[in-house]
Amino acid sequence: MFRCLLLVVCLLSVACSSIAEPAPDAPRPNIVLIMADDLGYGDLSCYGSDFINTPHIDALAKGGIRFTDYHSNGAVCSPTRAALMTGRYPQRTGVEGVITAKSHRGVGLPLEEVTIAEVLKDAGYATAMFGKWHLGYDIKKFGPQRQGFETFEGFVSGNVDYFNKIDQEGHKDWYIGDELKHVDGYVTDLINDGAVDWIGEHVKENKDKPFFLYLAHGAPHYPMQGPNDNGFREVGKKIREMPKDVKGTYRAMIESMDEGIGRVVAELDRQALRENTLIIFTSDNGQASRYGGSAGPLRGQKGTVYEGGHRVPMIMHWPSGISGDTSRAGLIVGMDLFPTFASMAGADMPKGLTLDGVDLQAVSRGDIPGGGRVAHWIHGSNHAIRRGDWKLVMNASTKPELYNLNEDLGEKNNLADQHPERVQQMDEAHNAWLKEMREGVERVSG
Ligand SMILES: [Ca+2]
Repeated sequence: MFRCLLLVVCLLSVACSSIAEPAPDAPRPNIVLIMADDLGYGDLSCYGSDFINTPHIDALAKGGIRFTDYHSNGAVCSPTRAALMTGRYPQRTGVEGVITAKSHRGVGLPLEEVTIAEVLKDAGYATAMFGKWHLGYDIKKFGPQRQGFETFEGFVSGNVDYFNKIDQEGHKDWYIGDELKHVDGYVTDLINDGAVDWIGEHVKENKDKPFFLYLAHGAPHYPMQGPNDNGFREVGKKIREMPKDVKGTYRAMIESMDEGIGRVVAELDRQALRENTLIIFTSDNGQASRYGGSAGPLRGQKGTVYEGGHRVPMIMHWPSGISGDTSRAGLIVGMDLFPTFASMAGADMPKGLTLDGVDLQAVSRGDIPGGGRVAHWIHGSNHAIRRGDWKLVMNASTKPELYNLNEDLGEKNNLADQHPERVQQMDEAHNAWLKEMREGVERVSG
């Protein structure tokens, strides 16, 4: 199992000579999945930001793999989370858009969906989540503890006041387990320090049990509040507020998250767990430009199907499995993490489960379909299909746009008129995919 994974890492890395060979009976790795919210491709120093300093996240990249062609499945929050949890396209799960705090309070990711937390729990992992769920507001019906997480502390909506823990429609939104409970503190710190405490407790009680820890940060999603600001939302009211220094606040939110991630990594070190812990850092969609985020060289932002909407940072760090300071281009999508984690854990897959993500081990065996990997995105009436280097962007009211991302990462040069056959083929492939995805699926989101 581990030998296979190392092959993948080798294939995915520019430099593979520094990868260690673990013993065949090596213990299964712990998995710490850290996801920022609305953090853009250009918002980390290790992805080119000269404005935001992220030394702790950069250190993970330096000792691991920094992916440059990784994509969230959605251009907004809920679809990406549905895909991450299920290993399936969001369209297949019914969560195509945002599960909004206003209109979707009674729905959620269907419980019939099998989540990665359930699969890892069944495989003997301890499972815990801190932070943003956004896959259903009725916590006793759709909450994390109904989907495989043994421990949960956090919020169920798309965003909360970082101090008052109130969502944008004026509902209180901070839970410990299933219980609504106010806890003092800055949300970003509560998530990181909650993880630190949980790791300590876990080691005390279950020293040898591997764990899956999911840290779903709110940062840097609005409301724009740095660690030294104050809460402003009130129960029953919709209050929107922008700071005077939007960019500075945005930076403070990310740098605070980075500092806390440093504390999580330090705790793994202190408990002698870091060597065999796979740490992933990523984002759920591209930046919201009006709040100061950057897509770096990419076109578009959150809510678009241009690259800036869904190409986001992804870092894998795992000292006993990966070493290097390597970066890699190669199309990978959020839903791939489910089969990859499951395979690393030696987990049995439920019979009959259809996954859309690929185990990164399959990449090494050449199991990706001929002609390059294919992936699809939808946001509202905007659709995109990627095949190898080519990307087709479609909207019902405009002509299709075709880009070669290898030559034109910024999607500036529409080649549709030069390649009508390619446009037609990709359009047909996308429509066939869409039909398969939506057949018999009840949509539960906006
Ligand atoms: Ca988001």
